[in-house]
Amino acid sequence: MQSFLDQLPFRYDDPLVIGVAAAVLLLLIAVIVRLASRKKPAPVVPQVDAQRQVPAETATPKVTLPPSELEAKKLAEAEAARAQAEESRRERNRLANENADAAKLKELKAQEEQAKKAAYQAEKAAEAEAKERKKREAEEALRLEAERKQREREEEEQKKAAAAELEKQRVAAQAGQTLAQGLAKTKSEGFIGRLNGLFGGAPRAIDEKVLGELEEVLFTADIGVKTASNLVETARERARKNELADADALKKVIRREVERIVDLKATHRLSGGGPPHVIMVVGVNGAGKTTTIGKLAAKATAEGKKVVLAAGDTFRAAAAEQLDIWAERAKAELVKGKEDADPASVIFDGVKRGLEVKADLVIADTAGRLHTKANLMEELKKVRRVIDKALPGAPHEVLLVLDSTNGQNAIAQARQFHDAVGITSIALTKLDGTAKGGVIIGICDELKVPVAWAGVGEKVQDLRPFEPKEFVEALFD
Ligand SMILES: Nc1nc2c(ncn2[C@@H]2O[C@H](COP(=O)(O)OP(=O)(O)OP(=O)(O)O)[C@@H](O)[C@H]2O)c(=O)[nH]1
Ligand SMILES: [Mg+2]
Repeated sequence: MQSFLDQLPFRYDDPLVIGVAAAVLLLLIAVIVRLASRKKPAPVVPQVDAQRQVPAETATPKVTLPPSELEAKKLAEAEAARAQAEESRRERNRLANENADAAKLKELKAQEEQAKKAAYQAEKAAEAEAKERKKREAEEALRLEAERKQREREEEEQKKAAAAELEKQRVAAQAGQTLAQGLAKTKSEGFIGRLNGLFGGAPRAIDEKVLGELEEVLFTADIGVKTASNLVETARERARKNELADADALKKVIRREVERIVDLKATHRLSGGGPPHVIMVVGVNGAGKTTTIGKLAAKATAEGKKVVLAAGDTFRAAAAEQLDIWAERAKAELVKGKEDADPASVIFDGVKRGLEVKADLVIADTAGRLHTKANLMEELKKVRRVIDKALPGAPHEVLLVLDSTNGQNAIAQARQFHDAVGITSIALTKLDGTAKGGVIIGICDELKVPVAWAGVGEKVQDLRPFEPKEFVEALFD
C-alpha cells in the first residue's frame, strides 16, 4: 500500500489534493442524494374516452375507463390508513427513545397494526373494484369492435348498393327507351288518350252519340282519313249487329282492328340478301336517315357483321361528315365521294367496295333534296338501277325513314316514295317527341308496308325493332 501511494504522481498528504478530493466527494454525494430524492413520475395512462370510437384501422380498440367512485374512495382510504400506520410507528419510535411508558408504546403498536389492517382491506377492495373496471373495459372494447365491424359491413353494403345503382343506370342508359316510353306522348296526349277518355268513366251503352264521338276522335287523329273511316265503319257494323254491349267491347273491337292493321311482317332486317345485304335508305331531308343508318350500322357491327356505308347524300359536305362520325363510332367503313359528286356513282362505289371486302351489309344514304331542280324521285330511281348494276338483285331493302312528328303528311310522303322506288320497310323516327304515333296505323293500313324500326330517341339503342304486338300493348294497356 505504501509503495502504491509512493508511485502516485502527486503527494496524497498535500492539503490541496486532500481539498480537491473532498470537494469531488461532496459533489458526488450531492448528486446521489438529488437523484434518490427525485419523485418517480406517475405512469402516463392514456385516457381514452369509453364513448369515443377507436380509429377504424386499429384492429382491437383499447379502452381505458376512469376508476369508479368506490375504487377511488378505497384507494384514498388505503393511503390514509398507511399514513396513519406510519404516524403511529414514528410516534412509537420517538417515545421508545424517550423511554416512555410500556403501556403507551403497546397502545401505539396496536394503533399501527389496526391502521395497517385497514389499509390492507381498503387496498383489497380497491383491487376488486379495479378488476371489475378491467372487465368493463374489455367488454366495452368488444362492443366497440363489434360496432366498428358492423359499421364496416354497412359501409361495404352501401358501396355495393351504390355500385349496383350506377350499373343499373349505365345499363338503362345503354338500353335506351322502350317503345312504351317512346309512345308515352301518343298515349297521353294523342288520339289514344282521347279514345281512352271515351271508353273510360262510367259504363255507357253504345248508341249513336258514342259512335259520333268515336268518329270525331278518329277523324282528328293522325291515322289518316281512310283508316279512320274503316275503323268507324267496323264499329258501326258491329253495333248494328248488337255485338257491342258497352264501351269496353267497343274498345276491344278498335284494339283488335289496330292489331290486325299493323301486323305486317318486316321481311328483311339487316340480312337476308347478298352478300352483301344492301339497304337503300330514302326519305325527305331531316327525317332522320343518317342517324338511323348510324344506329343500324352500330347494331350490325355489334352483331359481328362487316359493314360498309355509302355516303350518297352529296347535297352538303356536312352530310358525309355526319355519316363519317357514325361510321367511326360503329367501326364501319365509309365510302364517300367528292362534294357535288353524282350520288348514284358514290353508292355504286360503295356496293362494289362491299363486294370487295366481303362485307355482310352495305347501307346507302341518299339525299332528301338535290342541288339541281332535278326530281328527287327520278334521282332515287336512278340510284336504285345503279345499285342493281353493281350487284344484281340489290338493293334487298329500300328503307323509308319517316319523321312521325309530320303526322298525316308522313302518310302522303310514304305513298310518294313507295310509288317511285317501291319501299320494302319503314323506319318511323322521333316517336319520343310526338303525340302523333298513331300515324303508324295509317301507314300500315294504306301502304301495307311493314314498319321495321321505331326511333324513340337519339341513342343507338333508341332505334327499336318494331313489334306490332308490343306497339298495340304500349298504346292500349
Ligand atoms: N328525338 C329523336 N331525334 C331523332 C330521332 N332520329 C333522328 N333524330 C334527330 O333528327 C335530326 C335529323 O336527323 P338526320 O339523321 O340528320 O336526318 P336526315 O334525314 O339524314 O336529314 P338530311 O341529311 O338533311 O336529309 C337529328 O338531330 C337527329 O338526332 C329519334 O328517333 N328521336
Ligand atoms: Mg342525312
